[in-house]
Amino acid sequence: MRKNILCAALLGLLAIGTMQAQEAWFNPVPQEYTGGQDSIDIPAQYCLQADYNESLSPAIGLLRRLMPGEKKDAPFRICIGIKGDKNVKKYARHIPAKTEGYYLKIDKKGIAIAAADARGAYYGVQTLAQLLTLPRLPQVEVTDYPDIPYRGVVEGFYGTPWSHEARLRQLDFYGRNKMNTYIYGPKDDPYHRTPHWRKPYPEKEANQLKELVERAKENNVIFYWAIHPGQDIRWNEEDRKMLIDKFESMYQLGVRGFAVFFDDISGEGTKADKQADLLNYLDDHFVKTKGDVAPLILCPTEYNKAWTNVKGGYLTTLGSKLNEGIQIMWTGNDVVASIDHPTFEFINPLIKRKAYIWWNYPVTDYVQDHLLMGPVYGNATDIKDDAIAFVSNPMEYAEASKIALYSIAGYTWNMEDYNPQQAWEEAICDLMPINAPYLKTFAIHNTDLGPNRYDFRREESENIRQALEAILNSYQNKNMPDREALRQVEKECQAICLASDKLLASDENPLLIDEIAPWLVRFKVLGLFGQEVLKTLQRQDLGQTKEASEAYGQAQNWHSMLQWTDKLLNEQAQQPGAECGSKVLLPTLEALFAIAASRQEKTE
Ligand code: BEU
Repeated sequence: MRKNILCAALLGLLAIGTMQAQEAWFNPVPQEYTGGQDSIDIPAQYCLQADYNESLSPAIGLLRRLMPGEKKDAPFRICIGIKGDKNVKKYARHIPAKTEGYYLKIDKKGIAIAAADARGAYYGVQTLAQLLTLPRLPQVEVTDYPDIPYRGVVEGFYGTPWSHEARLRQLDFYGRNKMNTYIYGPKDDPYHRTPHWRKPYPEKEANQLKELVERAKENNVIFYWAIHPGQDIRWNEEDRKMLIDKFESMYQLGVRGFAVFFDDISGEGTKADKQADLLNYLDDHFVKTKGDVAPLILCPTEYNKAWTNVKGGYLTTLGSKLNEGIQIMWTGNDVVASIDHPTFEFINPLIKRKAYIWWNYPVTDYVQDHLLMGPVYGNATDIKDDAIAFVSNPMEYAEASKIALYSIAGYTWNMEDYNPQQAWEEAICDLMPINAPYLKTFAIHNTDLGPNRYDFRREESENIRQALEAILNSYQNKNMPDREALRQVEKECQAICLASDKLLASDENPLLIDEIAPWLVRFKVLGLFGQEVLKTLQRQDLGQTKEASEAYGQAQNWHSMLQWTDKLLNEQAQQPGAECGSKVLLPTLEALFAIAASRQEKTE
């Protein structure tokens, strides 16, 4: 459906006779979108017809913020409602029979949003919000619903948990991108895990969690709070009560979704039958008795195929013992892996339900010197009927994670129309509209993880990979390099320096720049190093000994500066340093530098 939508956007732009106007893009891509050839003025005033019940308040609140001109007797009507409401009776047959589905119609007389449920109505308004970024409103019909029921994020990494401010921003971002799930489970929150999971949160943290829950509600996101008791749990009445008490304290803060994580533990806590008994107890005595709590989620100890001992019976015990409604997480064939149909052929029969995907991307807690800001690709598009949920475990850098999260939102809503490259470009514009070209230059060279224990790698520096290969090949074979390839890499090194300068000086998204600053500094040095390496080689080719020697001296300086950036930036215990372009760009420049050095030796 993407083509139609962009077409409508373009028509809107042409209608006001300029290509400078704001652009609209659509994330996620709607399932069905028709019309768009004709458009109307954005109404300054409108009469709202809606059932003002509590569940519709996020949808109506959003609509009012987007369109402040509500007036009782205005001729332009906006009606919004859920199947069965009299306001949308006329549109009932258009409402998709899917959870969170909605039908949106815009014509000369008004706008109708008729939804399957409250969240669907909210998503209808979010689609309208995206159309409202156009200069004129296209006359369209949208029939839309998600492929995967639960979509979003599990803050489940090791390392510095996200800040309160970052989380608030995330929740707004999920709402805009139609993600309905946020699971709070940072490994380094002591009140989530051993040692303090039994204790209530101190006042400040409790208040912040309450504020997050409220923000989640405004954005129609289910806020799940996860507990991780497995490392020191005792399978007795006392600890069961401790768990219920902790859940109750979180319930009092407004939490209406709960998860229990048993990942990365050893000893008594790993026993499947005990875990199942506990989860069933929580389900029977807490979730079901409350009545307004989302289905319970369990992260098992054997959470991926590589760590599964089928004969040991851990997963089959969970599958057969756990109450039907309890959802079970799964990271795939390995801790970090792409998800495909065979992933589910293995796990779903064992657990006797659809797996809940915990996707370990773009998390970097095992490759802390890297940033993962590339396109999201590799997951199959034929798995919509296999998974109950698909949530991403992100980087400890909340803003930088949004490139991947934007893409995951698109993928989990409408797999068939998901386009990794397009989503990536849009995500970058969404994150930094003004400085998008610079952020793009940065992101292209910050995508791979480097060698890692899960062998999960990404393509990197694709825009200049061939040119770099061609140059290296020529010098290795003592041939003259292709001038066009040289020019391309030179230009890219200049663009790298400029991108670093612009981003470091920008105040467009200070949180993002703070997160990625160490990498930006290294990026600049990398660009400078690249420029001097290429200059050295070309001066050597021309027999300009003095100039070659000067450039080589500069290249040496930047090379040692690169070593320093690795020592001084992003200092943390396990993988210190800040790697940029480490898959293609840096190794090729290093190899060229070595060639330049040996040629220098011969001339001096
Ligand atoms: C990613 O490094 C990562 C992997 C796992 N050890 C942990 N648990 C699950 O993936 C279920 C996760 O917390 C951690 O971030």
